[in-house]
Amino acid sequence: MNQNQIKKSLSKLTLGEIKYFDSIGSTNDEALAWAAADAPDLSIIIADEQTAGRGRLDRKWFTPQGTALAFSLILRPSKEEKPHLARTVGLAALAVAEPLQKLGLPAQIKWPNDVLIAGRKVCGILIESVWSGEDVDCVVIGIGVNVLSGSVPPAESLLFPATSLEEELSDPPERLEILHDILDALINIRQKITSDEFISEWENLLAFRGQLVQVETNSAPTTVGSLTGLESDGSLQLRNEHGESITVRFGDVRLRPLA
Ligand code: BT5
Repeated sequence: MNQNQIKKSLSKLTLGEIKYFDSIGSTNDEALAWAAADAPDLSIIIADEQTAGRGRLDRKWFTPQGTALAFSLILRPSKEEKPHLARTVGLAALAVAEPLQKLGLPAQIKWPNDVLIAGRKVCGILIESVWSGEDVDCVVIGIGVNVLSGSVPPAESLLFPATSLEEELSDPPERLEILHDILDALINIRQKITSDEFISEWENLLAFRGQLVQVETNSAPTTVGSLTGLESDGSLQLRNEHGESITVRFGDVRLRPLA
């Protein structure tokens, strides 16, 4: 992977600027700094290796050299998009899940920020924002996809099982092909981010729908309920054993099936 190959493979997409690194701490850190400066909408930072890849709450994201797709995309939301910024994680998750489904994989979204194949995590998403006073100026979407099996961390270090495209498909596509398809999907889905249709598409790809799940956060007691769907802002809806509807808002939420 190098800058020229990336530019060539993405040449048909309407993007901002592209910066490639053989090795970087975290593409999100670089993207946040660039977003706070002058990065145009849909600019991308991509790296072959991350030495300090991050998940939520500074958890580590494993990105060994030559094995994974790790990139950050900068969005400068329009006036129409700004009231719907909470939907950005859904935009990213749909943009990863849809191309994987086209490859014949049963990709689903583990709300809020993971993409699973047959119940195992193949992709993690980290959304961060650059503020200007009270207003969000830019959103950085960090996406890590496990492509080759060497990108999957040792099982004993994981809270949730993981997989890679290589483990799911005998002959996985090249990383740049996957990057192209994710960005192409994201550009298309972004056009309907303000619509109700966007929420139904997101809902249709949710993992564990209709199943009993457990939701843990650091700030509230564990909630158990049947996963029923999404609110219009992308919050999760559960139904508890008394038939009451419960809304789970974004944050450091850990969701897992109970069965
Ligand atoms: C995430 O956090 O899943 C968000 C990961 C976002 C990574 C991208 S890569 C490009 C951009 N630059 C960055 O620095 N980050 C973004 P969270 O839900 O908190 O999950 C983190 C947990 O996933 C870790 O604590 C591990 O248990 C597990 N994990 C780490 N690396 C993994 C991998 N390659 N595949 C599957 N699980 C992994």
